[in-house]
Amino acid sequence: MLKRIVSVGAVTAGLVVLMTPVAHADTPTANYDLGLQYGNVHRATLTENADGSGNRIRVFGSSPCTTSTSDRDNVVGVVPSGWNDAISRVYDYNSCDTKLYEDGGAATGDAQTGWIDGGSAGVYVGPNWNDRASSFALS
Ligand SMILES: [Ca+2]
Ligand SMILES: [Ca+2]
Repeated sequence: MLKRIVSVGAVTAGLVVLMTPVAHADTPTANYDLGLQYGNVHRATLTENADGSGNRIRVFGSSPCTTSTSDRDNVVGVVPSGWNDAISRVYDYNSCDTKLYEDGGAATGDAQTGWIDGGSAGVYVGPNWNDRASSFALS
């Protein structure tokens, strides 16, 4: 009998998790090129869909990223309009890696990924970070 009660409790806890509201995710409707005022070295592309399809944000800079990730070569503190909680895949080029942040501001204390090395093949950000980032940085 005791076993059965424990069982029911576990099922109830599972239902509570399933009913947690899902955060609003944007549906991007436009492509953006950021950082072209600094230069035309392609540093990263972030796409709407996990397979690289859909709309995309490209980021440019004056040079390749520095080899150290202790400095940040680009900080996009506010993703472009329509891109909140929408990024699903990351490509990076010219020695850059990408870090995603849950909220705006790319604040060092915010929930964030490790440095993602998407490379030219790109990488899916994974279920934990899919449609979650609100800002990002390159280094
Ligand atoms: Ca997405
Ligand atoms: Ca977010």
